[in-house]
Amino acid sequence: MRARTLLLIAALGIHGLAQAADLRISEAWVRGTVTGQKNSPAYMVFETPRATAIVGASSPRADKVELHEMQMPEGRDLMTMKRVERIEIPPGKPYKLIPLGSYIMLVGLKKGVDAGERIPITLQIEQDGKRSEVVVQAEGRSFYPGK
Ligand SMILES: [Cu+2]
Repeated sequence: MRARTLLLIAALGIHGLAQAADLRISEAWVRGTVTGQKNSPAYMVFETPRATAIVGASSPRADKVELHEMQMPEGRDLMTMKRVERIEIPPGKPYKLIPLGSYIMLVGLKKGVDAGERIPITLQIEQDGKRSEVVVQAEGRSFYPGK
């Protein structure tokens, strides 16, 4: 029920949905925080017909916003987090940010993230060598999955 409601709202373009030149962004959310937590990840889904990269991000709610990627270093069996300069979005099919892949990290939150609130995140986008910006209104979701 909840998923269906969110989908409908997204389809209406009210929440969590943004459109840059040639990039559709949907299902944008930030993980809610617990007391004292200063960083929190953001996830969303990108869809574009052209090769696109996210090359930077910022938010009024955090000191900085980083692009992160989980990687499996060669010869190891533990994944580690790495800060990256860009997230490449392959064209043609929805590309989802996920905890064990690429994601966006709000670092130095100015206050905690609550379920149901909106967190603006500005993304710097590169397409065909040109840069542009889009503001995404990400939804705060509960720290505890399934709630
Ligand atoms: Cu990270």
